[in-house]
Amino acid sequence: MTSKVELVSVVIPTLNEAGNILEAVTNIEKDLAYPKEIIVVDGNSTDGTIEIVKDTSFCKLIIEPRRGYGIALKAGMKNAKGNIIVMVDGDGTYEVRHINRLLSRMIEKDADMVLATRMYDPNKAMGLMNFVGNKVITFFYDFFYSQFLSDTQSGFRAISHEAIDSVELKEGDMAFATEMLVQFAKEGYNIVEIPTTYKARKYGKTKLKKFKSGIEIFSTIFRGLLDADTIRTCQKHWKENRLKR
Ligand SMILES: Nc1nc2c(ncn2[C@@H]2O[C@H](COP(=O)(O)OP(=O)(O)O)[C@@H](O)[C@H]2O)c(=O)[nH]1
Ligand SMILES: [Mg+2]
Repeated sequence: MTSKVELVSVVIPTLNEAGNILEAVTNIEKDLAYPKEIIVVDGNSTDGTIEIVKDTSFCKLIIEPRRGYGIALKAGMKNAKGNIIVMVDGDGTYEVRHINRLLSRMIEKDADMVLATRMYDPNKAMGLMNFVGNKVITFFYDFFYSQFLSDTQSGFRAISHEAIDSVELKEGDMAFATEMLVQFAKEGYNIVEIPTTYKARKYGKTKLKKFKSGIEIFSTIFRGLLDADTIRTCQKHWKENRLKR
């Protein structure tokens, strides 16, 4: 339950995003209308990302040399002081200007997590493989965990700090984002979405290893079902949360 935005900790993982990071953090600094801290968690980039972040006066920089998207986000969240955490990629693909909308929706819907969904984006910038993979993952997740999400792989989210601290997250790489959804559904936390737009990467390469991540994500979904009562518990929570949607 999130009734008030006191401080927003924006956590941004970066690995060689020198051509993207400045625009992303500048837009957040300019547009985010709530008290904030911007935490960049860098994986020892070698392309100048670290220097660019250091040159801004408003970003906190954490170096997390261990590889992995989940490991980086966890390091950032551990240092976050806000009652709300926003996670977003540092690659300039998400429309960070929509950050205020995520927060308003969080309050309006009494949500524990707001996902920015890219599925209603008129630009259709997501690659075909990612789109199809995402749709299949989302179908299975929604089906087993009693949710109606459209974009489980969105990396742009507002999350209640208290809620995320209450669940155990072990995945170190891209499956971290799905594990979070699995645990939130099991706990009965209210997860809602808001549409956003998406852009193709202008600089650098994706670190997503599609096959490896696909397997890890599906294992995360199915592992969550090993507790005998998961499906029934999630159905019950879905009914309880229905008035909030
Ligand atoms: N610190 C850190 N950041 C990472 C790592 N892997 C990916 N990232 C960052 O996490 C975000 C998402 O990764 P990206 O390659 O864009 O994945 P995609 O959005 O699935 O294509 C980007 O900002 C990356 O720079 C890592 O091992 N360490
Ligand atoms: Mg990306």
